[in-house]
Amino acid sequence: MKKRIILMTLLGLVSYKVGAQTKKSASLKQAYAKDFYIGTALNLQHIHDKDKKGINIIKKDFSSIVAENCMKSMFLQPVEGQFFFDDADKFVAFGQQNNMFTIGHTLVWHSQAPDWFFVDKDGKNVSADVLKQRMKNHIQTVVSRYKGKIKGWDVVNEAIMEDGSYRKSKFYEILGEEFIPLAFQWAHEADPDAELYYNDYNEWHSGKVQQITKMIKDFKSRGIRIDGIGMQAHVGLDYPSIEEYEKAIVAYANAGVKVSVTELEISALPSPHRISSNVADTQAYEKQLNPYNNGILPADVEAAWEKRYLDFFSLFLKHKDKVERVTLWGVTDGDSWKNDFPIVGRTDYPLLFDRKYKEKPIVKKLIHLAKEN
Ligand code: 9MR
Repeated sequence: MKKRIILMTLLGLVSYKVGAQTKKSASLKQAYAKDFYIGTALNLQHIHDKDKKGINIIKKDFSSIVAENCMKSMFLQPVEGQFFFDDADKFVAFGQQNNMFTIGHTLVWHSQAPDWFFVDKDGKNVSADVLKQRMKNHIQTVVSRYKGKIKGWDVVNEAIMEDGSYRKSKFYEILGEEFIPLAFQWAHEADPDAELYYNDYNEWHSGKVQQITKMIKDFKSRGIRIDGIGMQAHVGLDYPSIEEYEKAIVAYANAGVKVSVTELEISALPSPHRISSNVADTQAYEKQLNPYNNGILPADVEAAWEKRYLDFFSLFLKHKDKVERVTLWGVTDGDSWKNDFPIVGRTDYPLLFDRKYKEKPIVKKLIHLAKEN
C-alpha cells in the first residue's frame, strides 16, 4: 500500500511536470501555425546575438522575421557602389538556421535612402535614366544576393498618401508613378520565386485603399508580379476602428492579393494630436501625454489594451484565408520605436513582452484565442 502511494505520488509529480512543461512550451507560432505566420522585427542587438533573452523569445514564439533597420538602402549602400552586407547577411543566416519565413525590408523607400541616390556631383537631381539605373542596380544587387533565402520583399514602402495622391518623394519627382512597377519588375527579375509586396501605413484610409487597389489591378493587367499588400499596423487604443481595418483587408484581398499585417504594435498611451507613422512627423513633449512613466500601466488601461489586441487578432483569424502573416514591430516594450514617436522620451507599452523580457498575460490569451478558432 505504502509502495502504491509512493508510486502514485511520483506519477502525479511527473504528470504535473509534463503539464507544466506543456504549458510553458505553448508558443504563439505553434498556436497560429494553422492560420498565418507570426513574425517579429529584429534589431542589431538581436542580429549580433547580443540580446540573448530577446533571441530566446524570437526562436520560441515567432515563425517569421524582418530586419527593423539594417536592410534599408542608406545602410546597404551608403556610398554609390559600396555595399555593406555584414548585418543583413547575419540576419538572413539567422532566418535560414531557424527555418523562418524571412522578409526583406525595404528596397525602395523615400526615407532612409542615402542622399547620393538622387543627385549628381553638383547636388542637382539626376535624370530619369540615371535614377532608373541606380534603382535597378540597388534592387538587383540586394535581391540576387539573398535569392531563395528571403521569401518576400517589401519592394516599395510608403509611396501613397492618405488622400490617394502619390507622395512627392524624389522617386516620384524624377520618375513619376512608374517608379513603383519598375521596382517590382526589377525585383522579380532578380528572384522570380520571391513574393513581392507593397507596404504602407494608414492603409485603411479610403483614398489610400482606392489608389492601392487601382495600382494592384493595373499591375495585374500589365502582367507585373505583386503578391501582397503589407498593412502596417502602428495603431493605438482608439484608432483605427476594427471595421475600417477590416474593410481594407477585404478590399485588398478582392483586388487579388494576399494581405500581411506588418509592423504591428498597439500603443497604450494617449493618442497624439496627429496620427501618422511617417518618421518625420514628430511632436513636442507634453507631460500629460506620458502618463505611465513609472513602468506600470494602470489595470483599466491594460485591460483596454488587451482587448484591442484580442479584437485585432479575432479580425485576423476571421480573415485567415486572406492573411499570410502578422508581424509585430519588435519583441519587448524597451525595443519599441514608439517610446520616441511621435513624441520623444515617452514610456510606451505596445508589444507582447515587457522591458524585463517577461511574457505579458496577453500572450496566453492570444494562444487561447487561436485554439478556439
Ligand atoms: O522602427 C524603425 C526605427 O528604429 C527607425 O529609426 C525608423 C526610421 O527609419 O524606422 C522605423 O521603422 C519604420 C519602418 O521601417 C517603416 N514603417 C514605419 C516604421 C516606424 O517608423
